[in-house]
Amino acid sequence: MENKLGHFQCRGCGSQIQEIAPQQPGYLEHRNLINLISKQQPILCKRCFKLIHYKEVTPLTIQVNDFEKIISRIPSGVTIIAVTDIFDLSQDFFNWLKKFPDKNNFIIVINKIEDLPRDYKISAIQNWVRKTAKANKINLQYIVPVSAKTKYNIDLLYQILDQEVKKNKIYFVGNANVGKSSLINALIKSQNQNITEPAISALPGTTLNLLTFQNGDQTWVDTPGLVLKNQSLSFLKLSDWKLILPNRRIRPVTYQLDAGQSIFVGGFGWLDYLDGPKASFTFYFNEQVRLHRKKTNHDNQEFFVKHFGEILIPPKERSVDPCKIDIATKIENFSYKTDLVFSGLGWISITKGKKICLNFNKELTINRRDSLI
Ligand SMILES: Nc1nc2c(ncn2[C@@H]2O[C@H](COP(=O)(O)OP(=O)(O)OP(=O)(O)O)[C@@H](O)[C@H]2O)c(=O)[nH]1
Ligand SMILES: [Mg+2]
Repeated sequence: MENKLGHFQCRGCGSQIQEIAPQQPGYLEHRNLINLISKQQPILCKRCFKLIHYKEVTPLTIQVNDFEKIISRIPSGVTIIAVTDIFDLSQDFFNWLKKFPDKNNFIIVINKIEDLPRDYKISAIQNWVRKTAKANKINLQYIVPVSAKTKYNIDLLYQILDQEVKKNKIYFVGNANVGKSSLINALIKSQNQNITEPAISALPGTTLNLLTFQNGDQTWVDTPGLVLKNQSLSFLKLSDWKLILPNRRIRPVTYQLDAGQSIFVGGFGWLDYLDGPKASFTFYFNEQVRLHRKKTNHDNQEFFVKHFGEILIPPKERSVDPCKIDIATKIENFSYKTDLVFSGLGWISITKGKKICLNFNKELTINRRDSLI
């Protein structure tokens, strides 16, 4: 069947509307499209309609995000709002900023700031970003900590965009799930403007194409997030994601460990403390991610398989056969205070002089960053 609907765009995810393949982005039955047009309602594909009205996520069968392609569609001379969050900040963030042709036009927005643990100061995070940007030869116009959820600094960001930014095209870019669509939604709503909400969900990979919003003379463009190669954890259901995504102030948990002890981080895997004096290891995760201490032993793999989805949560249930989970093993040394960032989920803070072995699900993206404080 010929696709006659290609010139319509879904207002939720930005996909081209099509009536051919229900499992592909932008699917909408012909009669529903006609119905929406006749009622002059915003056009939403079936997936976004379910997401926006019933909070129901339909997984897609294909991986749509190709960040390099998206970047290539962003012209130079525009303003880039580089969105990140405290669970995403690492050298990697700056590595992809360096891929933009124009390195002088960035406004960095650090979202989800309301989840920052009490022992962290917002100014420390800003300093960290400033220092790391400088080391990477990236010029920043502003660093704005915000919360799309609590609306913290949303008015300030709006003012910057409205009064300071001279460009009339503004692109919101960043990794999947950092809250780009939520941010645009919060900014527009802060001005009491009525818009068709962009699609927002707990699963990475919600926005699928460039999606524009008009704000006076300015055009704001929502973009699909970079879904890190290994970010979609196949053993987690949507209900698990909702449970473990940071959604309130993180309460750190500190363990005093002797060499020869291990900590399991839910069903993600475990770390072994191999060598060093008695020391503290601090875990910054949603409290629904269960931590478990154990002696480092050759039976750790067996323990993982036996208790996956039971003591080791998430997942809430044994969604996959744990024997089939690929565990990557890596030895790391820490010569200064470092955070191990589990992209989108949380981090472990490790003081210097430690040797540890990481045994984690291969699908996880784990980055090192100099400690935020
Ligand atoms: N705690 C907290 N969660 C937030 C905040 N902003 C967004 N979220 C949540 O983060 C998740 C992702 O939000 P989206 O707006 O869909 O993120 P995105 O960057 O557009 O994601 P993609 O379209 O997949 O690239 C959702 O579960 C949001 O509810 C915030 O300020 N604080
Ligand atoms: Mg989005």
